[in-house]
Amino acid sequence: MNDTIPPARYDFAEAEPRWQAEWERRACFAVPDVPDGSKPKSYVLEMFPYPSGKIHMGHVRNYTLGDVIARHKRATGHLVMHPMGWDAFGLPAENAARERGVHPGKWTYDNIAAMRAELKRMGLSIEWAREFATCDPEYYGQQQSLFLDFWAAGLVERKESWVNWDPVDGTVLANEQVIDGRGWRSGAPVEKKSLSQWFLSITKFAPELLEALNGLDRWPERVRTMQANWIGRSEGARVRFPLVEAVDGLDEVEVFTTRPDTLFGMSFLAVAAEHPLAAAAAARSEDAATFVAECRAMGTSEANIEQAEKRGFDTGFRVAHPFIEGASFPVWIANFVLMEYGTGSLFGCPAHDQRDLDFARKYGLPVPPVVLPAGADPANFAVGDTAFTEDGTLFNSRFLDGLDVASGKRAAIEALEGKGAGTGVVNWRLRDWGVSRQRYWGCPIPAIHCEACGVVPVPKEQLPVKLPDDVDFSRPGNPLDHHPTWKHVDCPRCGAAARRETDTFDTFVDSSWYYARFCSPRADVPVVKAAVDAWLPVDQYIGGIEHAILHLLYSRFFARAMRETGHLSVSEPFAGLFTQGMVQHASYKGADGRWLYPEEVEFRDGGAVHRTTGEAVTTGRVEAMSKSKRNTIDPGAIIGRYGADTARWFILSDNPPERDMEWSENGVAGAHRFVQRLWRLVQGALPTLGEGAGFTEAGRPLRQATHRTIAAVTEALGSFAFNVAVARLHELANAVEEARDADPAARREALEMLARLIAPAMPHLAEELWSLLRPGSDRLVAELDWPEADPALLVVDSVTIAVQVLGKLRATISVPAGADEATVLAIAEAEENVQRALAGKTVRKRIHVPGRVVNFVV
Ligand code: ANZ
Ligand code: ZN
Repeated sequence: MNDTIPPARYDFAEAEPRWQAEWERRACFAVPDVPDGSKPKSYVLEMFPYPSGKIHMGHVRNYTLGDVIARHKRATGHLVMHPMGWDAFGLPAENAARERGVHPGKWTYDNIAAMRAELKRMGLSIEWAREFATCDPEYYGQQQSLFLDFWAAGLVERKESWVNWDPVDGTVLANEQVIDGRGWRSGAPVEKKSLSQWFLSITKFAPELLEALNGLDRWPERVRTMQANWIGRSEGARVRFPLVEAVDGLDEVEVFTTRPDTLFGMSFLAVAAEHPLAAAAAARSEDAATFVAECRAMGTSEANIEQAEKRGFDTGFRVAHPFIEGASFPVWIANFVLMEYGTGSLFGCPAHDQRDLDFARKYGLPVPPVVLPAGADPANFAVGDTAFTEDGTLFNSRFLDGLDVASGKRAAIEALEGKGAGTGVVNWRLRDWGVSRQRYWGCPIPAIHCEACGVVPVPKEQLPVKLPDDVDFSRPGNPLDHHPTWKHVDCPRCGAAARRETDTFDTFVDSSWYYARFCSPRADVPVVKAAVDAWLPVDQYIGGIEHAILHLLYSRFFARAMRETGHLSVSEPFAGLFTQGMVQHASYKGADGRWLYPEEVEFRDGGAVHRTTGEAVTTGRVEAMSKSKRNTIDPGAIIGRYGADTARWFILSDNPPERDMEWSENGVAGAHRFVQRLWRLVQGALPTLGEGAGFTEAGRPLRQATHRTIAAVTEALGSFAFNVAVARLHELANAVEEARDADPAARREALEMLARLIAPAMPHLAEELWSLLRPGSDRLVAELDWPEADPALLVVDSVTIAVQVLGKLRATISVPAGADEATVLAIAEAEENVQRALAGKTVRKRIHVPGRVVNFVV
């Protein structure tokens, strides 16, 4: 007799760290940099976090999804690489330095330590030995080395470019830092300033980046479309308009248009504020100069420009038309024309472009229509407030009259080319990637400016160019720039006194190749070829839709640049992409209008009140958790209260993972009840599971339930239907509880399979149950192969069929009711006895009487 009473509840707080330590001790998740190829590889990666200080529910969802996939892949015979790192450079660390006087490095590494501990508490099957932070000199030094290779390969350029300049803070602002035309910190009106900046030549790969989207069949369609739009291939023409009178030596203006068919509908020509003609106008007129300055004060982002009211200034210059002899049109400066797109100028055709129409109506410019909608009368068709942008028949357009839009474009281009007034071109919306940031907490760009030699690469043996530690954040601007010594170096080429580049890389550079670095994270080269060849591409990448464009596009570009420079063999870094939905929660507002945290709110008699003051609380919408609305739930608190498995289970159970999910206190509590229930189920069953006589007929229904669950869960995990897997496992738990008369063998099998099937989602509980069920097992669930369903037990409502060969009974088979003829015949023919009877003979006829008999005639 054993008189120790088992605890009535599963002590997750004791068990979870114990299993985490055991996985670690056995190195369950370790893989070699260069595997021997005996197993298929699977590289599972979640977008690495920014070390803000604490993990949030979005991280919990992201890493849980990835972990389910990694654990399932491992169990199904794959060698799984599942690493973790930190996207550690960026502005928040500098802000902390300015606001709290803490060094960005200390702030970042402290945050990493805190978040690493939190992630480890989640029980993720991560190989921590591969961990790195992008702010480690061992990482960014290799990034500098890569950059030098890109530079040597002609993929780096220095160009003048417009930036947002905060005149008070004396600093360049990112587009996100310009709010309503003002600097986010200083509140000063932002100016545009032209600076010489570093660019990566992503546009060289524009056609390839666009075309290869077609091959990414395991990416969401939505993301591929967003990328295609961003790359933005437009077919059109460049058209030259002669200036009626030359201006400062300029005698023509070239525009880009996608609608050369509408040339006869021209009403004006418009140039960007940074265009040479605008400068010429500004030099001649104070009003023009004022207007140009006002345009500059508007942020450089397209979104800013899109939202701003359309405004213009008539320069007084005029251009001639390539086809209409004697006609001339005014040249305007317009705030909606982007200097960085096409040629920085356009011809306005208000009848068939809404933006041009708004502009023309505002300034009283003519609106001549040239495309006639089907059924409209050319004699009185006119455009009102809505431009006609669809297909129709060209009119008022001389040699284009009668053509549709597509043929009109072709004919117009042909005529332009014939006259030497223009050419058909393909234009790309994609710009080269400006990577210069005037910031301290980033990877230094490894270049030196020498008066005699120009811009010189830092020799590789001098890498890494390390950030100085002693920096002064009390002054505005870039601390690298006003550091007393750091930038003063000798020119590597001529030895003369020279100046180090003080720009650092955009942090998107850091995240554009980390997936490759994980394959050989400690190498003293950027990547070890054999390792990246073995592991890339990432088989499953998981992250938020907010990275659908920039991060993924930059990574796709980097893979190609690394291919060109001999570092990689693949072009696409991520073979499969999964974008998860957001975690949402209701938001609450107190009587004073301030947002309240959910834990400050209590529900009394159906009404929400403040927990301590008792004041009424307004419940707002259920929306994505965000600090500003305080509708966040701290994962650390949840894990402390319920354990990691509960948090993981709830995250998976609510909705399909691509959709948004609502975090609810009831939902977590329910998940926790299930955890406890499974544990009690196994505890309670243990005394009755003695190795009995084996499976009997009485256990068959439970066995069928078990094996159907294996099949269903396997299928669900393979198709990201994690909530379906959760539902099936609930059903199996019910089935075991109800199957009281099943034999011990069937009950044991059901419980063991439950333990193993929950493992990807609830890995700690799985180990705990398995160790109870198989106390002597030398293998952990994390080391076991995925269970396979017995097909014989999957048969639903089977019917027995007699199989005859030439009328003689050879076998009886069990087939699913309603199985089609081909299936029945295949099962019949596969029977051993039948095969023997058919051996050496040709089947001339197969007779099938559904539900009764199959007869092979030989
Ligand atoms: C005349 C025209 C007539 C146009 C018409 C459109 C409709 P996508 O498709 O994005 O390539 N455009 C050209 N350069 C511009 C610039 N730098 N800033 C702002 N707009 C510019 O857009 C190409 C069209 O955008 C071009 O075709 C031009 O207007 C305008 F019925 O030319 B279109
Ligand atoms: Zn020099």
